[in-house]
Amino acid sequence: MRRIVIATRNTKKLAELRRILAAEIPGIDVLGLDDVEPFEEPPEIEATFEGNALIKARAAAAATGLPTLADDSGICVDILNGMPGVLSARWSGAPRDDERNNQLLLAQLTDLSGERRHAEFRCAVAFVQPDGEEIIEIGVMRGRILPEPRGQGGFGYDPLFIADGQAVSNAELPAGEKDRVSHRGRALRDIVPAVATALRAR
Ligand code: ITT
Repeated sequence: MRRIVIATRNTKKLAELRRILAAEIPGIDVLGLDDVEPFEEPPEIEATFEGNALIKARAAAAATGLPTLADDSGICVDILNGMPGVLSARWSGAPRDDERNNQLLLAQLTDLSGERRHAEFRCAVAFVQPDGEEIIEIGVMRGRILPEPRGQGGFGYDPLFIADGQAVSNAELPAGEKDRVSHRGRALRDIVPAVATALRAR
């Protein structure tokens, strides 16, 4: 059975992960957290994307007994010394709100020219198997923070980000093009061989 859990509560992130995986492993059966029995989800308290991805993947693999992928990701702005980083989802406090996060980030970069707006999206993808085997891959997408939001697609900080080599914001990129260049696409494609091997062995 080519069945796998993706341990995320973010529906737009799940859609991207599903789309990328389906292109790489045809016929794979992807379950989101809404498709499995509820379990206690531990808080994401680590200081690294890798650490938080492992927290999410270990908990879901233990609860479901199924091979599990988890993604921890965020935006790291050079002049902010890598912040928001692992705090990206809650950058402007609770309750979590993407629009408010974006406004805060823009305000923090007021008056800074393009040369001071370099940033990157980072993604750690953890693959955890019920027997305890664990693999992590990292993906990075470099670019800049725009002076104002552009586009309606994607999610989170996408309207504020233009990737190096692109003419439009992440929120204006066709889905397939975002997947090709994104932090998530890169990390996931690197972990696919291990996932495919593990699923064949089950
Ligand atoms: P799960 O933990 O349930 O997976 P989450 O949305 O809380 O969902 P993270 O903790 O990994 O996920 O936080 C990711 C943050 O980084 C969140 O604010 C996203 O909006 C942002 N982010 C990550 N990847 C992104 C992308 O491709 N485009 C735009 N924003 C992204």
